Amino acid sequence: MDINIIGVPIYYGADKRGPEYGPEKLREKKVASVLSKYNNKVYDMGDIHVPDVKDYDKFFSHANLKYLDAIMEVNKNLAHTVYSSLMSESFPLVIGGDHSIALGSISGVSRAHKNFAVVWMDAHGDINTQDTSGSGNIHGMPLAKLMNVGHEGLTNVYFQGQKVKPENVFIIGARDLDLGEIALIDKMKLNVYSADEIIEKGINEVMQAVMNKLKVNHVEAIHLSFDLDFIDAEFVPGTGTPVSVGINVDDTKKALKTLAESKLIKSMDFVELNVLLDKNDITADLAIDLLDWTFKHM
Ligand code: 5AB
Ligand code: MN
Ligand code: MN
Ligand code: MN
Repeated sequence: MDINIIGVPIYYGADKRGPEYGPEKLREKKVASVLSKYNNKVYDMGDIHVPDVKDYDKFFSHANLKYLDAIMEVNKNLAHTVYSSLMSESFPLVIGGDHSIALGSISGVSRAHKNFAVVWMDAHGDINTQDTSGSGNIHGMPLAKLMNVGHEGLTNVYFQGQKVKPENVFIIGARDLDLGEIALIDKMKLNVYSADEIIEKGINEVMQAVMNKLKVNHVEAIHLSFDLDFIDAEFVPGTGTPVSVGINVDDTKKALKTLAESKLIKSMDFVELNVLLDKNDITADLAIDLLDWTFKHM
């Protein structure tokens, strides 16, 4: 397979420095040669340009959507890069950066596929809106925007309207949801598999349930959006919003293997590596290991 690595060195969605060094760090760790082991041709497409915005300008266009204009700009360009990759039969691997970049990647995917699923592996739901978010950080909002809920300045990334159908959204590993997010999950009847459920039933049973539902929904492709904080805080010092009582590395690998072996993953985000918080590259090395593992089974 042809893989396009697309870096997005942005921290604006997290409003905390560190994720912008993610692409550079994974290149230093030889991500391209790691992925080329499995008969893949890997193309490093470089980074999406991130405009410089000063901290004091972050509320410029909206009081509870920090860095809105820059995030829109980056995601518009990312969306078209992802779409262009898919049109040339290449697998877009989007390396963050914070999770706000899922706005662009999934908008690009949405233009290419009719009926695709988003598998969101994350301790968080990332389905806040400007009204429910307590932080104003857009990395906690992309899924709502992609389902067309919230401020139109953000729901209109790349093209107008809904990017993914709620029944095709699968949130796995959730354990830190805000009240407004829980309400939206209920309202939109999203498929949520919490960390508690994974711990109780075991990862294999939960992933089997996900696979069954994907089959019932006749999805043609999966976009995997992997937030490193899916993993228990103990194992990922280098992520900005760590949450404990999460998923261990073994179970994470089992989940990734099941998804990869379905052959349905056609695009992926790998986000929220905070290089400044990492300790001895523990999280960066784990990131490489997880990418290696996932593509090995693809
Ligand atoms: B991440 C929180 N729900 O909205 C918010 O890391 C955290 O991309 C969002 O999952 C975490 O600020 C966003 C409290
Ligand atoms: Mn996230
Ligand atoms: Mn998260
Ligand atoms: Mn985070």
